[in-house]
Amino acid sequence: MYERRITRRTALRLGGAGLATATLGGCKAFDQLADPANPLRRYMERANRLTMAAQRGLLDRDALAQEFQWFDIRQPQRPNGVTNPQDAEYVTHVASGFSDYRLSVSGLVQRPQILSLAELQSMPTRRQITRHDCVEGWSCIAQWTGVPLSAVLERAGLRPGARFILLRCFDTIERSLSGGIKYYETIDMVDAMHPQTILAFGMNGSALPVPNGAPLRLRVERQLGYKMAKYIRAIEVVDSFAGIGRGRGGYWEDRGYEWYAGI
Ligand SMILES: Nc1nc2c(c(=O)[nH]1)N[C@H]1C(S)=C(S)[C@@H](COP(=O)(O)O)O[C@H]1N2
Ligand SMILES: [Mo]
Repeated sequence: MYERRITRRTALRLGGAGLATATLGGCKAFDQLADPANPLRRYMERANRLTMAAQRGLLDRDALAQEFQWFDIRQPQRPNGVTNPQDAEYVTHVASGFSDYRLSVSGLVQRPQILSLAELQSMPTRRQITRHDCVEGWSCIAQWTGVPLSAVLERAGLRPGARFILLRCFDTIERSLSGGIKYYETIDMVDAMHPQTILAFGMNGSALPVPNGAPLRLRVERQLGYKMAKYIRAIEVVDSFAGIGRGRGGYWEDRGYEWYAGI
């Protein structure tokens, strides 16, 4: 896989370089193209830049986030946002140690799933020590243990049209006159299939604690903290998030944050 990526990257780099050389060569050959104000030249340069930007974007999103060592963990993961949901359903789950918790996976899937924590834990497990960057300007390194989201999606089987993964959370983050607003997030398939994107049930060698999102939270290591939904209640595979919340793809996105919070 790694080999293949390097090969593809190298091929694209070479392709890009080849194109740039050809354009330069062309500029020398055709006088009118040497004029920076020439619309054809401007068009060709822009097309070239766009192609390279698109390639770079795709390649960068495949890359792995940096992973660290145990001794890099210098402080506990700082709890942020909602840290102790008071929603009735959640409080009941805490009281029973999440024994009745079930993750539902539905939407554009062939085989909808209802998974207990034990079932999730019996699936392939991934452990990674990564840095969490919050948009507020702080970072924490922690070890996360969980099941790759890709494995859960493979088990459910995607149906045609599947474009985004919607994570619905237990916690009410805001109370308004029209009722409570629950935290939610969406990611696309590139991030969903990324090897470091996991549904984490463990942190720093123990069960994921309530302040950090028990029993299950998302880790999507190439993006900022607000994308990493805690207290996951359900996963839905959707073709659009236009009809959810205010339509921007997440609680904070609905309030002005970027949908793609790449770091
Ligand atoms: N359900 C839910 N998920 C959430 C939040 C939240 O308030 N509710 N806060 C987000 C923000 S802004 C950050 S920085 C991280 C914090 O994760 P932590 O508490 O483990 O540090 O969770 C994210 N996921
Ligand atoms: Mo955050």
